[in-house]
Amino acid sequence: MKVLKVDHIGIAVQSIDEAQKLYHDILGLPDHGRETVAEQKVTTAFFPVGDTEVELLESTAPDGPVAKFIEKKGEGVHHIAFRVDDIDAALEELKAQGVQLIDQTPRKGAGGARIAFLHPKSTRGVLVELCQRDDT
Ligand code: CMX
Repeated sequence: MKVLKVDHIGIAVQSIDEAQKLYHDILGLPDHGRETVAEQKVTTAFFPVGDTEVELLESTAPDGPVAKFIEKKGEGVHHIAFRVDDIDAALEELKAQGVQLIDQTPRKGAGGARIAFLHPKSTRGVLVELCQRDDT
């Protein structure tokens, strides 16, 4: 398994429009637009910074996972995404090493990426996402 880089850091926010005032207007990160991932009840907004990106996450429904996260913990870092060269092989390897997975097989994430989450029980409480992109 090869981890290539931190692909993005996901931050749960109440409102992307409000949060972008810091990340775009003040910090000056380029705004790469919004995308709703309907199955995950979330709208995402990507702001590239160096070789990685900040991903703001706004829930599209009160019962969505991001809304529940904010309810429990408040706004804040929601997940860290590592880009890998081969997500299928990475999941097999992690499984074989006894790492608990949330997603046994990859699903579709923002920007057409193939993504899978690892269980925070196996990652010291941090939600870790693996992601593979076409341009990897
Ligand atoms: N940080 C720490 N722990 C978290 C967590 C987070 N952000 N989100 C969930 N957990 C914990 C839960 O508390 C739960 O722990 P226990 O098993 O001890 O109770 C465990 O992880 C599993 O969570 P769940 O909600 O019971 O499991 P689900 O399979 O229903 O959902 C997940 C898991 C991570 C997919 C969902 O909570 C989630 O966050 N979905 C949104 C994903 C997202 O951000 N998508 C945006 C697009 C992706 C992208 O392209 O980046």
